[in-house]
Amino acid sequence: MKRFILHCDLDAFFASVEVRDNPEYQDKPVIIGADPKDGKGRGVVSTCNYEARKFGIHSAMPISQAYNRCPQGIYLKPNFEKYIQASNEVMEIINSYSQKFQQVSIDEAYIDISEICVNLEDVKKLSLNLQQKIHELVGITVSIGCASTKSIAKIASDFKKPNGITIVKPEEFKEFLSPLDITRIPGIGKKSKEYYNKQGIRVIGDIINTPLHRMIEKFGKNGKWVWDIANGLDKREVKNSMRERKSISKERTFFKDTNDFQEILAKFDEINEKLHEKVQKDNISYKTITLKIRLEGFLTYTRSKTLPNPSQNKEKTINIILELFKEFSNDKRKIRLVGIKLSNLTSRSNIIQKDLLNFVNG
Ligand code: TTP
Ligand code: MG
Repeated sequence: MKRFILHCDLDAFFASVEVRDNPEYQDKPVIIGADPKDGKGRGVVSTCNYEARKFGIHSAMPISQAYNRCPQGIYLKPNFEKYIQASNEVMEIINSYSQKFQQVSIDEAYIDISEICVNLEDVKKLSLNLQQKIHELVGITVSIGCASTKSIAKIASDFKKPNGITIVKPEEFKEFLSPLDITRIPGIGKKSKEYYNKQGIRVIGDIINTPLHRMIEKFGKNGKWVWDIANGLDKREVKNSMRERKSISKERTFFKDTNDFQEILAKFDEINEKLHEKVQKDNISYKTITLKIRLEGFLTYTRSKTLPNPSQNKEKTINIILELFKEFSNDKRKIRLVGIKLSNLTSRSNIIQKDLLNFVNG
C-alpha cells in the first residue's frame, strides 16, 4: 500500500506568535532570545522571523552578534506560556486530521494520512486545508512536507519555508533528493558534512550512487542509516504520541496480608501521592484510573473508571479509588497487594517541556 506521511513544522514559531500578537512588527526583523543590551548582552537567539534571517541571524547565534548585524531589529524575550498554548492548539488541529499522529517537538508533528488520502490530489487538498485552518484558528503559518517515509517528509517540509507545501511523488523521491546538500538530512550537521565532503559526498545523490557496503565501510552505522534515508528505506512508523507512555502505575505488597481498612487506605494514599509527584513533575494528564487488588492466594482484580476530561487531580483520584474499592470492602479474604494505574495519558506538554528545557539550558 502507498504510504503518505505528512511532516508539519511551524514557521519561525516563537517569532510568528509575537508578530501575530503585535501586528506592528509585521515586515520588521523580530528576534526572540536573551536581552541584547546594546550588543553586550550574553545568551543566544532562540529564533527570529524571516525578515531577520535576511541579516544572517539564526537560532543559537550569540545575541550580541545578532545585534551587531541588525541593531534596528525588534528584540523580545521569550514568552513560553504563550508558545505552549499556541503549540497545543496547533497540535489539536493536526491531530484532528488523523489518529496516527506523532508530535516530535514544540512545533513539529507527523501524521500518517495513507488511510485518508487515495492519491496525491487528496494529499494536496488536505495540506492546503490544514494550512488554512491553522492560520485561521491560531494565526500562524506552517510548512508541510509529504512523502512515503518520515525522513523524506521532514526534508520536504523544510524545502519551501515559510508557508510551503512540498509533496514528493513516491516514484520521484530520488529526483527530489539527489540535488540537495547532504546537510538537509536530519542528523548531518556541519562537522559530519566536512567528513562526508572529504570522501567526495556533497549532495544526497552522491549517497544514492554509493554502494551500501562502501557507505558502511567509510561511515559505519551512520553510513547505513543515511543510505537508507537517501534510498527511501526509512521504515519508521508514525507513532502515536499519546501512546508513547501508556500508563504510570504503582503497587505495594503488604508486609502481612490484611483486612484493616485504615492500613489499606494509608497504602492507597501513599501510592496516590507518589504517582502525583510524577504527574506534577512530568506534567502528565490522565483520563483512566484503575484500582488493582490482589487477595491472599494471588487472585487479582482490576476495576477502572474513565473521566470525561484529562485530569491531574489527586483528591478526585483517591475518591474514585475508594469508590472502586467498595466492592471489595466486605470481602472476608485478606488483601495482599494494592495498586493504582493512571492511563489514557496526555503527554503532549511533556514533550514540549523537555523541548523548552533543552533550549533554555542550551
Ligand atoms: P525550529 O522549528 O527549529 O525553528 P523555527 O520554527 O523558529 O523556524 P523554521 O521556520 O525554520 O522552522 O524551532 C521551533 C522553535 O523552537 C523556535 O521558534 C524557537 C525554539 N528554538 C529555540 O529556542 N532554540 C533553538 O536553538 C532552536 C533550533 C529552536
Ligand atoms: Mg519550525
